[in-house]
Amino acid sequence: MTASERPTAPLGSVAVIIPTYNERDNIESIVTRVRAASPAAGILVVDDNSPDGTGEIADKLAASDPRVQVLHRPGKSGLGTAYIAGFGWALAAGYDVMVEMDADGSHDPADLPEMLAALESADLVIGSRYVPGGTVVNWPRSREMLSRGANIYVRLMLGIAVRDATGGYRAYRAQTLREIGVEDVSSQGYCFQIDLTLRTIERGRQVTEVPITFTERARGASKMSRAIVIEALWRVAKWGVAWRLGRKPRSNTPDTPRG
Ligand SMILES: Nc1nc2c(ncn2[C@@H]2O[C@H](COP(=O)(O)OP(=O)(O)O)[C@@H](O)[C@H]2O)c(=O)[nH]1
Ligand SMILES: [Mg+2]
Repeated sequence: MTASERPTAPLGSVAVIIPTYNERDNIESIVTRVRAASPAAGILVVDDNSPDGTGEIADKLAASDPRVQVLHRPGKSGLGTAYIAGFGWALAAGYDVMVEMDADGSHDPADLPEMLAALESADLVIGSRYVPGGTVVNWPRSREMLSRGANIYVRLMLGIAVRDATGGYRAYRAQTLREIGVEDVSSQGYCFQIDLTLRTIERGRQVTEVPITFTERARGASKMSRAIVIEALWRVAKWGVAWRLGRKPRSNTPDTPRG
């Protein structure tokens, strides 16, 4: 079944979840831009007690916009658990769609309407750098090679068609997150994105990629680390072996990504 043949279902309310660690110079801009692109959306900042005061700036933004909320966590605990906490909050609050978005401006809020439109006939939409029309701006060649290489590795290891399985600009239906048991996901970093992609595909759900331009941050520092890359390599290898040994049947692969 292609995305265009799939019956569409209305989306309902949208929560944009923005994890932050030391994003003092980015947080106000991203919240303002999300609000402009998606006037009705709830915005949840998940801050890990950033030493640079990001959490306090987020609190001020929340004080002037009732649809901005801040989840304060006691310390840096990784992107994966930040999203799990954010998804849990948004599911409990009754939102119908959960959007993942970085705080550093790499993900353009102006792409959100198109991603949400695609979600009307999908269960997960990935803002994709690696489908035709998608691109990366201002990444050093080495970083882009790492990301492209990781995605080729994921496709080969897991036998899936998604081109940007590590991409962190996404929209999920609440139902998708419930079905895949998101609260049980232990992967961190990029592996968190791969893990959720794989779980969605394994449940026979529709994954659609929408081309985006990913622009490397102009302010602040990346939290990418060697440990995050090693975690992804190792876990994906494990899942690939388990799949090949037949212990984890895969019910479908997604349609060829559009673009
Ligand atoms: N709450 C929280 N946010 C994080 C953590 N690590 C990264 N982030 C946020 O996740 C987003 C992406 O991180 P970034 O360092 O830009 O990763 P990169 O784009 O892959 O280099 C940014 O909004 C970060 O502030 C963490 O441990 N906790
Ligand atoms: Mg970044």
